Amino acid sequence: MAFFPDVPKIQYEGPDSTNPLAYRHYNPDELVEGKSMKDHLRFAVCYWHTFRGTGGDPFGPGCAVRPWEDGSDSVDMALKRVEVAFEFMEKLGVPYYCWHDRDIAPEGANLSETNKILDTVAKKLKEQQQRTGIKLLWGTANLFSNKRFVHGASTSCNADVFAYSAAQVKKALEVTKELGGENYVFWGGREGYVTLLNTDLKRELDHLAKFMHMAVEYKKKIGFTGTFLIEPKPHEPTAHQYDFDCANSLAFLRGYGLDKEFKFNVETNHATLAKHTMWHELQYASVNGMLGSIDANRGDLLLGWDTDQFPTDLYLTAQIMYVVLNQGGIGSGGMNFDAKVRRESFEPIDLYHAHIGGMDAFAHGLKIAAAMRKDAALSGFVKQRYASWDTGIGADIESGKAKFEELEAYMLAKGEAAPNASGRQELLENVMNRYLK
Ligand code: XLS
Ligand code: NI
Ligand code: NI
Repeated sequence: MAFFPDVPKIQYEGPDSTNPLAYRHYNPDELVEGKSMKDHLRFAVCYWHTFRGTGGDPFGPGCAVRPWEDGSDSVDMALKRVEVAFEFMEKLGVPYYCWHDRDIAPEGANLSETNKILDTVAKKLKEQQQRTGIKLLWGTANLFSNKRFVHGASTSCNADVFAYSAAQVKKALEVTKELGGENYVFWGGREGYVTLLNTDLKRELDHLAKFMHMAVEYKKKIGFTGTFLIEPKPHEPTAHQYDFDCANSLAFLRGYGLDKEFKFNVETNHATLAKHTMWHELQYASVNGMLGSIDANRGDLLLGWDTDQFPTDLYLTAQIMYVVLNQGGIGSGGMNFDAKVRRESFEPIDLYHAHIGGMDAFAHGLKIAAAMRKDAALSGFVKQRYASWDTGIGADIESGKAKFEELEAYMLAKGEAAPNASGRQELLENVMNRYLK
C-alpha cells in the first residue's frame, strides 16, 4: 500500500532544478575527496519526530495530518507505521534510521509484555530493513516519557526506577544488536535536577556512572560492537542536565574511567542551548577523539528551547562538514535528522520538503568544506599563525625542554616579546564567504 501516493522516488536533478521533490546537491554516488556523498553523510531519519510527531505544543494539541494514523498507540498501529516509515525512507533514499524503543513499540501492561511487543515490532523492522537495505544507525531507550521517570532514570531517588531503567536499556541494546545497529545512544532525558533543596548530587552522579559501567559490561557480554554515544544537552527537561556539553561530559567520563568506552553524539540545538556554536562543540569533541555522530538540526536564535528545526543554513553545514572531513570522516556515526517540521507545516508532504532541504544543505556544505580544504583557505592561515611554536623557543616549550628557568633567562635576554600579528577575522570571514556558493 502506498501511503505517499503522490511522491515519486526523490532523484538528484542538479543545482538548477526548481523541482521541490528533487535533490539539487545530494547526489549519493558523487565523489567528494574520493568518497561518495552517501558514505560521507550517512543520513538518518529519526522515528520519533518524523513518525510520532503530531505537532503539539504547550498551547495546543498536535494538528498534523497523518492519514495512516488511527489515533491509537496500539500494536497494530505500530506495525502499520513500520510500513509508512520504510516507504517514506525508501522514497527519500536515506541509508539509515534511528529510534527510541517507545517510538517503535508501545508499552504493555508490564515489562515482560512490553518486551514482547518490542520483539514483535522489531521483527517487522528487520524484514523491512532486509527488503530495502535501509540500516539502523542507532537505537536508544526512552527513559523520560513514562511517569515512573519523573525523578530521572538512573539518577532517580527511587532505586526501583534505576532497576527498571537498567532492564529497559538491556532490552533496547539487545534489539539494537538484533537489528544490526551501528551505535547506541544515551541522551540524558531526565538525568539532572531542578533544585538542590531535594537533590543528593554526588549520589546521583555516582549512580549515573554505575549505570554506564553496567551498560558497557553488558555490551561486551553480548558482543555488541557498535559505538556507545552520549548526547550532551545543557537544559530541558531539567534545569541542570548532567551531560551539559562535550567538555562537561568528557570530564564526567574521565572522572569515572568511562572515556574509552564512549564517544559523543553532538546535536546543533543542544550546542546552542549551552551557548556554544556547533562548530565549537564539534571541534572540542573531535580534537579529543570523541566525535562519534551528529544530530543534525538547528535552533531558533530567538527562542530558548530545543526547537529541533531542520538545518538549512549553509554556513552551519559547511562548518560541520569541515570538522568531519578534518577528522577523516564520521566513522560509525552519521547525520541524524533529529528535527521536526513546524506545527504550521502539518501536511505529509512537508516531511519530504524538510528532509530534502536538510540533505541538500548538508551535501552543499560538504562540497563547500571540501573546496576550503583543497585550497587550505583557512588551515593555511591557522598554521602560519602558530608558526612561532614550530622552531626555537616555541618548539622547546612544546617538547618540554624549556622550563620556567629557561624561559625567564630567554626573556631577560630578549627584553620584550616579539610583536603580535593581526588575527584577521574579517579577512577570514570574507574568505569563507567566497566558498559559500
Ligand atoms: C532530546 C534529544 C533526543 C535524543 C534521543 O532533546 O535530542 O531526541 O536525540 O534520545
Ligand atoms: Ni534535542
Ligand atoms: Ni537528539
